[in-house]
Amino acid sequence: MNRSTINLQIISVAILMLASCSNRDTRQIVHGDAAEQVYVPPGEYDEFYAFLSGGYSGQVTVYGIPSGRMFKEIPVFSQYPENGYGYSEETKPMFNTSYGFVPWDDSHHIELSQQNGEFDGRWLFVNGNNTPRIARVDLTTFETVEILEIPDVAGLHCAPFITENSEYLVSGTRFSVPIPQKDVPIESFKENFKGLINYVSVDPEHGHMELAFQIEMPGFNYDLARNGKGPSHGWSFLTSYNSEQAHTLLEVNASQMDKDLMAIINWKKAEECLAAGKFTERTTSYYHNLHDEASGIVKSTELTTTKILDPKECPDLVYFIPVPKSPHGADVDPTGEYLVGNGKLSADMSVYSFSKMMKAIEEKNFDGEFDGIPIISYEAGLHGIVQKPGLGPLHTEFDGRGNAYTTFFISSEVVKWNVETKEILDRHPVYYSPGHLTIPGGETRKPNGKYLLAMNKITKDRFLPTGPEMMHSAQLFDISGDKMKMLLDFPTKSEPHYAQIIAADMVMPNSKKFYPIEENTHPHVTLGEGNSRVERDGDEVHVYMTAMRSHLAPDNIEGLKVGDKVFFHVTNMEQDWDMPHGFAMQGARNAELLVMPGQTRTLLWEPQKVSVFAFYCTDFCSALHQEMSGYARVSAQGSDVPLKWGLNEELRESQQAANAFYDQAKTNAGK
Ligand code: K7E
Ligand code: CUA
Repeated sequence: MNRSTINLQIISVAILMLASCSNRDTRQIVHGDAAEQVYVPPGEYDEFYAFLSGGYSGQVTVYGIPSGRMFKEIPVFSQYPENGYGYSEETKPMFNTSYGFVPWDDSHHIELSQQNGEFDGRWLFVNGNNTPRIARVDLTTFETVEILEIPDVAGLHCAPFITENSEYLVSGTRFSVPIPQKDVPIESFKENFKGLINYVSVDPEHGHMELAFQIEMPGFNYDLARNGKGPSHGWSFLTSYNSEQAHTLLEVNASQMDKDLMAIINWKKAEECLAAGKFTERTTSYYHNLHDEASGIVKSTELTTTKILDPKECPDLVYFIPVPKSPHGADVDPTGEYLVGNGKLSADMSVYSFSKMMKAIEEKNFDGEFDGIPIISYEAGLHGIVQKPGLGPLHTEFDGRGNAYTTFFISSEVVKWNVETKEILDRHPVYYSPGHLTIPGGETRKPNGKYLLAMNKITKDRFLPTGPEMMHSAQLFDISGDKMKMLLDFPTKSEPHYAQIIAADMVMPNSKKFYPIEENTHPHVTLGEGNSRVERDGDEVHVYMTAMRSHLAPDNIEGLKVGDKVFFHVTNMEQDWDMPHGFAMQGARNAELLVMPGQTRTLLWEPQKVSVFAFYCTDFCSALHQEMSGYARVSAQGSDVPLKWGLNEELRESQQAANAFYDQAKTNAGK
């Protein structure tokens, strides 16, 4: 057995032993008043929204805190047959990438938009880890409105970490790759593979994302990041692992050295270098997909150039500082002065001081360099060490009272400690193996230290068994006192990595109730039932359909033929909160449409055989919902059945009345 195999076995055995010391009795751990603290009586609202990333579902889920009730799943990176996201013609372009149509991803980190280092409740950003992308969700509609692909990276894990005025989303590559991509032996890693750290700017008014610049870094694995705040504003801190630059059996080969390197980036300096023209422009390909709210249509654009900064050409842009073995994150405390670097395979945690690091840079207190990038002396930048806090430290957040809370994956616990004194104050088991934890505003300058939510990777015996796969579990704590109190377990969707929690009153007042129909600019909108119709153009058929309690118009369509491409443009005419209509066609090889009030959505149907097909509304919208249905007659190719549609004779008569109604609505809206 060689040394690395032995190492591997020791690490694996240690992890297995510790991760499986489960089945602990929690009866003594939960306090008597816990139920009261999480009980939200029927009809009352939760105090907070929690946005949890969906991991390998690619989506985001919304929960109420403290109740743990799930409110919504927001489809982001994955097709969602439940409402037609990624199936409807309007939303399909959201998945365009330089790799083609990619209808799935793995979402890890939620970042809410910020102003002055506090959440402002406008947008939510989340990364697609697998096919590198960043998405923006609008918190007035809870819909994904934008996806930007990041070119020439692989595994966009280190993303999309936001700066304190939402200037940038800092996004590093998890896997280094040849840049530009080319056909080279994987063995040539050290000479050919590089890692890009990407700065995506956010338009302050509309939230639109743009890839501002990329920094070309040594070929490490950039894992996680946080940005400075207050005194450290203008700086980013990114942990990396695999400074060994291994390309196989990373479990062993990337765990050789005692320390890895954290990158410290001065993005104000980057802006100076860009302004001075010290960058190179590279030709590449990546997609920007943007949803237009008025039409409901996603427009996809291919972009072809990026700006690359080379740290060698832009001095003082990047520094490194050593961090304990295989780190997983750099977390900045609310004051902006302290930074926690957790080594997953280290027994201690290092706390850095921003001012000491700056002093070390000024005094050139360096310990060598890597690829021309100075390495700040570890001791010179260190605030101190948290001694033996637990096993496998992962993520840290803060309560705004000077305390930090860190998850320990291997010893399955949350540990509370004081940032200034590094003293351990409390520890509490969780069930089991937590990844991230989150505190409302816990990464901002003003945390609300009332609750803490730990998101656990292993569920085992927490819930009624559901076969080999168990939902992951989240556990809510009250952290308002000296000791943490466990309040609640609840199952989560797929694998939430990170989550953020925001006060309900920051989001709730802006929540949209419906789309004003007079503002609908969809080119295939049907304004009024009397305008519903069917048009043929060669083998393309466009059905202009309206949905209104309790019928679809037209509901009888004849003259369709095998081989036609039939586009159902369904406009939901309701102007009322929570009144979607669905549209489902028998045998359609995609999904349903769920059309929001005032919106138009299009389903493409390509009938394959001669038949009379039934279609219906899927959302139980009224007492006569079951009646909300119709038929489409499909004849043989080349048949001479004429195109015909309608409700009944009254349809034509009501046309004029409907037109007058919508003309009036438009006049009222001043259009
Ligand atoms: Cu630790 Cu992707 Cu932030 Cu999972 S990551 S836990
Ligand atoms: Cu509309 Cu059911």
